[in-house]
Amino acid sequence: MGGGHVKKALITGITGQDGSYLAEFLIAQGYVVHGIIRRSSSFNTQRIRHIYQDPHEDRPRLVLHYGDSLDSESLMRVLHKVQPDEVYNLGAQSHVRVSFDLPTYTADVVYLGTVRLLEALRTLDRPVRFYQASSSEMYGGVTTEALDESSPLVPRSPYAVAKVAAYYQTINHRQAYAMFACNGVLFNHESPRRGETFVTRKITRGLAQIVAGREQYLYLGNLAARRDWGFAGDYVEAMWRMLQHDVADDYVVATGETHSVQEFLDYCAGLVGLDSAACVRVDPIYFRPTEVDHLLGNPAKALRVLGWRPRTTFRQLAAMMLAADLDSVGVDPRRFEALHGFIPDPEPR
Ligand code: NAP
Ligand code: G4F
Repeated sequence: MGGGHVKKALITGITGQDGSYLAEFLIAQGYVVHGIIRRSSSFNTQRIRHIYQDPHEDRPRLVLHYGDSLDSESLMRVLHKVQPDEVYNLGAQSHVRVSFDLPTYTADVVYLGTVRLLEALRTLDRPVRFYQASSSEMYGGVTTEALDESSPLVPRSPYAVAKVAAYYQTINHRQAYAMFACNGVLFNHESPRRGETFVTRKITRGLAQIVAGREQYLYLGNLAARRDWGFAGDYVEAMWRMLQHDVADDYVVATGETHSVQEFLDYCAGLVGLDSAACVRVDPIYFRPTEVDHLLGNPAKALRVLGWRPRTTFRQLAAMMLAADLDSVGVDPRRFEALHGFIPDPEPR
């Protein structure tokens, strides 16, 4: 970073999986990171506590502000106070199944929350680079072909409909006001910090509990669904690279491989010597009114233009998550030979 200017980034959704990895990444690049957090009746900062509490810091590298994507005034106030160089809009009701129960709320946070933020950005007297967390869910999973930036959007959940609207609003602000605004169309990405109700984490956590003798069964929904799963720690770098490029544009971020939920389950169960057929029960409560059956991304543009590529394989991701969940229920992952290379760091989960 030239000229002695310390860049400031503002992240909505900083307390989430991606927000925590992005904050770490940006701080390592020399940024001061500001994050918007919601008021909660209990702590919601577990994933970023380790950054906040670093005793060696000589200047604040992480500053938190109360705000909410539902509340324009709070967004306006924080933006004017922080005067950021870059804004990453990660805040969302991000659970697809839940969006069928909360369609209006999901649209409000995911779509109108993005409009509120984009409009608030226009009131600043400085150029700001904007990243929108768009999603492979927007494609609807209606084809087995690899999806890229020109593939049709066929949203099949209230969450996906809201993300499509936010995606187009981001493009409209880019075109109408010459804003530097990018969509990262990210395929599923996971980590030991993934929310416990998303399927990969539900599987690694559930198997860990079975190994620890705390549970007998793991209850899941559609095991046939296929996803292109990558590691969140790799994907936040792609977000940053988009905002460092000369031209604002939209990019698919994916691994280029697809696996079924059943494959993820069987691979993880095998790592700890369990038979998935014996410990998993299918519960239709987890089925969705409309399912996204198949997702496979083509990240060629991100590789060509941004020089970004995923570093973590499907198997490394599964092993990393399983080792972390075993550790958190008091089971030493070294009990299992295949997990020897994946001993977790003492980091938040
Ligand atoms: P996540 O773990 O669910 O985190 C969501 C974040 O949004 C949390 O910090 C949450 O705060 C915050 N949030 C929720 N409602 C809010 C509101 N009304 N105002 C402000 N903040 C609010 O999600 P993630 O996996 O990190 O994903 C980050 C973003 O990428 C989301 O927009 C998601 O839709 C999108 N995305 C994710 C994936 C993926 O596979 N992970 C793929 C494509 C796109 P609390 O902690 O207080 O709940
Ligand atoms: O892990 P999931 O809940 O992720 P989903 O629906 O693909 O959404 C995630 O990825 C999107 C990117 O494409 C993000 F935009 C979104 O915010 C979120 O991060 O479900 C994956 C698949 C689905 O087909 C689901 O039906 O797993 C299937 N599944 C099977 N049993 C289950 C379960 N999903 C959940 N959550 N829980 C189950 O028990």
